[in-house]
Amino acid sequence: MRALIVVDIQNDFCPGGALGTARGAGVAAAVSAYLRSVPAGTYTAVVGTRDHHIDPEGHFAPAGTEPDFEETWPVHCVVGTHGAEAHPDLDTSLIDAWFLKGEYTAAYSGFEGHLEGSEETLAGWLRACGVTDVDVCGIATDFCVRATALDAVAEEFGVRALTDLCAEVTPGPGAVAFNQMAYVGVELAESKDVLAPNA
Ligand code: VGL
Repeated sequence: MRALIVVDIQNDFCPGGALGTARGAGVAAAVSAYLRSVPAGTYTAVVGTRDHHIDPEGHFAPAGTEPDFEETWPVHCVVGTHGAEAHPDLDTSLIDAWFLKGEYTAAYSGFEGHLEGSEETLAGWLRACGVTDVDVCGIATDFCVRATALDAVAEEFGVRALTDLCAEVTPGPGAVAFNQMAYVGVELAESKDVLAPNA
């Protein structure tokens, strides 16, 4: 049984946000369209992750310094702000459960998160649902999507990345990230391969 993990489709990672990716809003709409047209039964569960920062230590560049966009970042996805909310083009009625991460530390992978309002981990929750395989999509290809896909492999799920439903922080590193995922066994697929598998 397969789940879809929709990573961090939040306002701050979309155009106009603190850490906006060029394609973020497009990906939000494309994920919603994909979920509306995917054959019934494709996914046992659809999970969303959200960056959920309160005081994530050195993850934010200290005031007055420039972020390096590798380990330090502009302030983003602070709990209670507009930037932390799911992008409006992501139809949140299609998400069965939210996993939040990064309250007091950097947390790129959804597997570092916990079920909203609970301590339950993503891996435990998926296994309890009988999930053996996951598809991963969302933002950002080169950070949170990659980290989530790599952790899913480490947790021994079968993993596919839906490449057209991902947005990268930097165009070059997006492609590098997909290569890194493929290297550890992530299958690279496009949403159309799932929608029309024999086309
Ligand atoms: C992300 C950089 C910093 C992401 C989160 O969602 O990919 N990237 N925090």
